Amino acid sequence: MQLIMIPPGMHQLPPLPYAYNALKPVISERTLRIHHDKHHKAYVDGLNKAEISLVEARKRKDYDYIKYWENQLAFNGSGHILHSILWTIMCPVGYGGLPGQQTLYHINSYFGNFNAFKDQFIKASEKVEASGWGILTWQPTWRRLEILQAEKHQNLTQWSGIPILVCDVWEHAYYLDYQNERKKFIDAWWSLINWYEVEKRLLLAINGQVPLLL
Ligand code: MN3
Repeated sequence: MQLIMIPPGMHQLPPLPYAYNALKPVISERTLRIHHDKHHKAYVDGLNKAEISLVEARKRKDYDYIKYWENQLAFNGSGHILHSILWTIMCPVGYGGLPGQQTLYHINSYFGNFNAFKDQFIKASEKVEASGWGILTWQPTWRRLEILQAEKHQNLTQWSGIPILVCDVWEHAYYLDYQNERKKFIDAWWSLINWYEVEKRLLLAINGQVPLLL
């Protein structure tokens, strides 16, 4: 299978799958137009800019602004991904049908019943601190659903990513051995990486899977 990669800086604003006035009276035409054309567009532009800037940084080997661009990647990348999902999971009132068989099966087996899921999802969304999202997510590591809150939405992830290689830089991971010299720890840690396992995880992730963890 030939994988199509989105090259850096080539993200596009997806068109709404319905008219700007299609979600009335729940969401007004004015709100939907601004939300999609202005806010979502800004995430797409910001993501493209961050990716292009990092292409340049790699060429110049200049990582002075790495924290800034990583923040922009996460903020705008998550914004683009989550809004793209949001538009597709809404439709005009009366056209959404009922929860499907798999949806109901996984909701019932983890949350107990549909109303318990609905109550928790609504409460979690209501109680997001400041700006953010309520998210029903498939947790591939445990093969089940979970309800999560995303404060803002970046801190510092791009939703739907599957971890391939991770480096723990909490102080508990190195402080006794390296004290405050995190860079020294990471340089040394690099020699510990099991690249066979990294390759295995990447192949699984390309197929939308992660190893099951109990
Ligand atoms: Mn929004």
